[in-house]
Amino acid sequence: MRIVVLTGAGISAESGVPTFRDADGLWEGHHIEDVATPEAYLRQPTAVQRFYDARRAALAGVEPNPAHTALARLEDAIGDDLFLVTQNIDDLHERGGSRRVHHMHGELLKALCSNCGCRTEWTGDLVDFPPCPRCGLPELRPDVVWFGEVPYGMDVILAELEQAELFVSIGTSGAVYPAAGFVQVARRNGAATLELNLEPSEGSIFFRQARQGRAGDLVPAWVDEVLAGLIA
Ligand code: BJW
Ligand code: ZN
Repeated sequence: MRIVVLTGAGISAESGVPTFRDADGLWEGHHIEDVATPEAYLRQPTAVQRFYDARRAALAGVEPNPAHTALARLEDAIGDDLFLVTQNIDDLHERGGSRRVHHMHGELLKALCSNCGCRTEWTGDLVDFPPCPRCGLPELRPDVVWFGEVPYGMDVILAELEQAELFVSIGTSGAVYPAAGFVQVARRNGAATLELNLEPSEGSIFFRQARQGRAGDLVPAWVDEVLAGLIA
């Protein structure tokens, strides 16, 4: 069975990574347009770099949780029949053991050069505008997708959604497109659909089944069900 799994901030919440739109979320103290748009970066580059530098540094203090490791277990069992696409910019899927992860909104541990377009592994700060390792200009920004920018690899994602027999959405509010529309693409192509989230998301009604609870409980239980079906 070909399965597409979409994850959002909720899957990393139990690891201690703040979500965006929950009461204690990341944007509680920030206006979205002050940090997550190209215009904000042009207006206040230093403040935006500091915001992402702090989140990059915080990654060192968090660990994957049972939801991340359960998805790695699923990949071990079904290999390329699983396509894991995440909106998250943390590296917790990889550290949980997943080998193929499609980061549609980019990665905190990479920098993108606004001048030459190269994408570089980056673990340090960017606030001092270090030179790009390729072109030498001080034009490195976080390699993340802001509002108004096109998410990475949409062609690959849409092709996977068209072939999916099951689409599962985990820990996302369904407030941000195009990810919020994936359930409808999958449905149109005949896939079964399942939502695993703390509460019904904005798009819950589009799913055939929606289960509410913590990702750390729901995801391992669902993976066990899939694997039991494979063995039976
Ligand atoms: C738990 C839990 C636990 C908590 N267990 N669950 C008008 C209408 C429609 C669309 C648009 C529109 N105007 C503009 C647009 C497009 C725009 C958009 O969607 N805007 C909306 C505000 C309406 N989108 C874009 O601009 C995108 N680009 C685009 O559309 O390009 C055009 C194009 C597309 C395709 C092909 C060709 C062209 C780009 C969007 C970029 C989003 N970037 C961000 C920031 C990334 C960098 C960073 O991290 O700072 O991505 S925004 C932010 O939201 C981040 C996230 O990935 C994204 C989604 O958030 P997520 O993951 O859902 O988190 P939350 O906090 O919202 O939800 C967490 C959920 O978990 C909650 O439901 C909790 O209940 C749950 N939860 N604990 C289980 N323990
Ligand atoms: Zn460059």
